[in-house]
Amino acid sequence: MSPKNLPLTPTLSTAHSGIPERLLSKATHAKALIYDGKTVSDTVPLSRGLPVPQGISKKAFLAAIDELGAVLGAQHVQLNDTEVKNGWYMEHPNTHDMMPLLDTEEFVASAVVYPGSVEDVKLLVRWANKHLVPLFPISMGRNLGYGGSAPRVRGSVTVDLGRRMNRILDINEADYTCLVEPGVTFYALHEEIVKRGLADKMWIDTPDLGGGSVVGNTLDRGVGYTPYGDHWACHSGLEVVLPKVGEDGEVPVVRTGMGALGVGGENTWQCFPYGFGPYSDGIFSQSNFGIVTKMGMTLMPNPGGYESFMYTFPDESCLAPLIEIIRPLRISNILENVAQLRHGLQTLSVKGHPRTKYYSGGGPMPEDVVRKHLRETATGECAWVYYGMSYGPAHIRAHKLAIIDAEFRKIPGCKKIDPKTLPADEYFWSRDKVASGTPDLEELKWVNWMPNGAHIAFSPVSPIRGEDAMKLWELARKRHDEAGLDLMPAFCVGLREMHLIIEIVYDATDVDMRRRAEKCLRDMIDDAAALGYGEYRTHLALMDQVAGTYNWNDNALMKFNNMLKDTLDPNGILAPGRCGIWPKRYRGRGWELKGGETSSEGSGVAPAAADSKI
Ligand code: EUG
Repeated sequence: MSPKNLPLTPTLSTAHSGIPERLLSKATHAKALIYDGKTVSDTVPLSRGLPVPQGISKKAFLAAIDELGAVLGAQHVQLNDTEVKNGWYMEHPNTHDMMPLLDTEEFVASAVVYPGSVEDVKLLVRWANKHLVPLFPISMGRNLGYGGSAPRVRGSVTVDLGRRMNRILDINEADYTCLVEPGVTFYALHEEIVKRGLADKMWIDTPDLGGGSVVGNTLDRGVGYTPYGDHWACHSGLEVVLPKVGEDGEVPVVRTGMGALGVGGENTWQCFPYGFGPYSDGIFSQSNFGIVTKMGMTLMPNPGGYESFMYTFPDESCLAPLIEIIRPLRISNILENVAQLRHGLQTLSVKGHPRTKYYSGGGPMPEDVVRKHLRETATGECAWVYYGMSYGPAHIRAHKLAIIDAEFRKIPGCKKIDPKTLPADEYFWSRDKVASGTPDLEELKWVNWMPNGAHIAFSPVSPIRGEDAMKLWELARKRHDEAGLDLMPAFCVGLREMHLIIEIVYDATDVDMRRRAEKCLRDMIDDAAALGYGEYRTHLALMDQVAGTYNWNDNALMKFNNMLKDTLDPNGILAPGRCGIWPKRYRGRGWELKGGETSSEGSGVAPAAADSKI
């Protein structure tokens, strides 16, 4: 099908995962660009047939699926046994990773199920424990760059919470909080605030792309770009279904913080995250200890004005002194939001054109070529671009912006770009929307850098120091040069740390390039760990390696995680291997991925399901 004739992307009025009407034309354009660069079929046949999870026979598995259909409703249980479709960001699969680092049929689900209520989720937990089938819960399953919707264990049953559990349960105008289910996207929450006429009053905080689940992104500790950019820090209250069936046959459901009060979270649940006693929320983020069915989130009051600004810096060597200038301004809140400091190459790639438009040589694109093309853009020739925002009424902004300007100009060659000179389709205006709480779709464009564009992220955190930025930048430079890959770093500056996000864009059909991307990632993870840096989040295929770098005191933290896992989920039914946490049934059987493997599976689980030989 020619990109021009592609079916329209579903909108929010027809699908919970849809695009807001206001972004439909942007989606149509973005989709056409992606399909333009697609040289392979969107459909991948499952040549290995139904991916039955290890430890159960195909016959027993199919019988268990029938049993599940009878109680959940057959229409809410889909077997995944013929083919998978890759789609794109807005029409993404829920069965596998559309940007696979190994073969498509490795991180793949045997079935997808759609619970419609907490009772349904409890039923799934009961079923999984009875048949010893691994479940892999997703909210929206976007999470691109980190494995998408794919389960870690081949043949897991994906629990797509988002499709039917997508209610906005509360938007509280007095407290500036909300309570949402897993299927609520940043797009959907924003649209609802607009629809209720509250947009002048309150903002959400959104990642670069708004299609992700508020619950899913927050549980993965994702970031956004207003002063509320640390999503996990801004949540308040969870409702969680635990993975173990109690002695009484009941599946426990807990509410954390003030939600644990007898009345179940009547008034303070979304206002005070801690409640009384141990703060349990942490163990349900980036873990496999429970299935989160509700989450509270704080909303930001409209600050009464905002103003984006953009500075460019001429040389790569400006990085360290600039970061030193940023730190005190950020910690003292003169720099108020989670801003991005991007390399010039990313400012070029986000225009959405293929790399071949600029350069046809192999290896990383040379710096002078990047500079030459940047010179022809509104950004101008530079090595780094800072995209920030100042909030509040004009006179207050003016005061803060003057301080920032005086400080940034200490870097020789620093330029402030006047937004008035920038055309309406300039990327700057997308950052302007995102940093003022309106989700957009612009960020996707850099996947077109490569045909069949796939991406995977290296995401280390460090203090906001020039020295740290340089160490990470240099190790990334070295490993990208060795692998012959373009280096496109962006620093997201938090309050006392920064997340460095390096997205490697590769051609998913180019096996050699994919291997180089994996090698580059794995080398950077090891190099960073040797210097004392760790990743805040990672791709499914890299979780064992990253978890292995958090090994202080003889792996004390993983031992603790394993203790929790064995207690909370003794049958190991919930997301085995997620974040490197393996249930007892899988441990010591070669399930960990350390690099270069072609199979994602270990050899069996123990004990197997009783009827596994049927
Ligand atoms: C970004 C991407 C991430 C992330 C944080 C920020 C922004 C990219 C793919 O993951 O974890 C420009």
